Amino acid sequence: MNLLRITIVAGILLTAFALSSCAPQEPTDLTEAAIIPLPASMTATGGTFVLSESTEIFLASEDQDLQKVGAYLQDLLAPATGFELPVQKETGNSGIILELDDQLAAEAYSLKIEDDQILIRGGSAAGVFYGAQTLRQLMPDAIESASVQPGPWTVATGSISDQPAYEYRGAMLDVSRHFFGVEDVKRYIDFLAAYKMNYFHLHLTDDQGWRIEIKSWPRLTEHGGSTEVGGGKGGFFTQDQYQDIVQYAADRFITVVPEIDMPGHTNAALASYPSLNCDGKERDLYTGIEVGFSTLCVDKEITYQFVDDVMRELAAITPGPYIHVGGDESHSTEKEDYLTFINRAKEIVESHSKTMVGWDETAQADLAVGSVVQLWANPDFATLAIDKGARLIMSPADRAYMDMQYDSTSRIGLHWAAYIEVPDGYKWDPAEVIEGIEKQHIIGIEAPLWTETVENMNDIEYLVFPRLPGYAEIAWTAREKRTWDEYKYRLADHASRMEAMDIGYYKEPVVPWPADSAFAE
Ligand code: TNX
Repeated sequence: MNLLRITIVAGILLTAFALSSCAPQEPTDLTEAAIIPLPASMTATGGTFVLSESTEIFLASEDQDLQKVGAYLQDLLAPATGFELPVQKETGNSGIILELDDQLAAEAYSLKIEDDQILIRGGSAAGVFYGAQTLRQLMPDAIESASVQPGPWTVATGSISDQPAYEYRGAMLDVSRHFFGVEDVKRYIDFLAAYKMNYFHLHLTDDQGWRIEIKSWPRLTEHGGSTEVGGGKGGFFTQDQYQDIVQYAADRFITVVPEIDMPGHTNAALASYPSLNCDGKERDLYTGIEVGFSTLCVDKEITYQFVDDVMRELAAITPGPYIHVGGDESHSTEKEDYLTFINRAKEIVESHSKTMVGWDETAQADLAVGSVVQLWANPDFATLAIDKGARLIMSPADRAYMDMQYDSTSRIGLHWAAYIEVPDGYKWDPAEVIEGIEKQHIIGIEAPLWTETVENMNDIEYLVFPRLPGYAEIAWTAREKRTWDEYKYRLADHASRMEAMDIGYYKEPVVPWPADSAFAE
């Protein structure tokens, strides 16, 4: 061979190598993508869309909320791709097009992916946002990375149409037992958003700490927020910080449900204002984990002045429809007093134009038709609630409590309700928990994270992942489409996605994780 021929052969080989390394590494069969929650229907057309530096995002309407989705998608895709992806306020015929479609239900979306175009249509901007979350999971796992990755950024072509089974898809964070700051809370909200959850319940007060500034009762946070379980320094949100959280959630189509737990679980308030105690004596701050020992003084008028002030200030900074008044485990409140209190609390919440939510014990009070009761422990209270015309959020503690240990060796967590391995957390349905309670009585499900044993973000990630995606799927995907035996492979496929998100998840033994998933505990 002469030199020229060697050069040509080498050139051809190099070109072939370069082409093959650019070729899509992800499957081009869209129906093989591991999407959680599982969409209602998916069809593949076998081609590939490649996101590139020159891809643009087009907004096919002037809707304000659609602009939010455009900005969100731009921010979401930028860190890993390094692409700017300009958002154009006009429609286009290539790139990513976001469109509203009034033929679709509000939260429904459709996704049509062709070689040169991705069209996301939603019944509302929220629907488009959910379509964007599905698109995110159709992209290579590296899209979750915080630093620029090589790509290629391929998406299998085909179409998806999808909509949620339940209107309330939530998770809770207890910031009272241990305090978590704004940045941690935002990361938690991002977890919810990634799985199409739309309610974030923030448990703001309990015996161990009062975490929301109330301007007319400043000692609640100054004193009542100054510690936490174990005696750490505690903390609280100013009203500005709370509003920042609410806005961050709203930008992800998530509604914040704030909870002020009453009349029990109130030691932090009773320690801050002696007048709230029947004996007028200030209580000590509490840093243990017992429950059921505290109560507001139901006979004193100042108690209702207090509740009214708190609810007025909270309602003013809470755009969502709900305020949660707790009402659980009031073991130190006489039954009659409890009913008197909840009935008045309900009136106060309504006077500030909000709908009351309460834990299942509140079903014993005079509920208004359309109020909301959150089942956690007692099925009889859930039945009572629907008899009174209320609707239910299902959070059965032995299935949905993310603070429960996986098994007896879990490094943190409680186990009073159950050990909840990942399959136990997944294999249930809200409409099958209680005899006689059906889908029409239920607005959705919520997975709470109580934080008696949870001290930092690592602890949160360990208990929340990988259970949270399963709760999201229970709330979103139709009952008949869900089986653990199929879900477990999709969940396993999310290992490298969670790793790219830097989530320290629990490596549940019965999930068929890929051999190289190294990140888990
Ligand atoms: C019960 S659930 C509680 C909480 C605890 C939780 C711990 C509920 C309404 N009350 O106060 O933090 O158990 O799992």
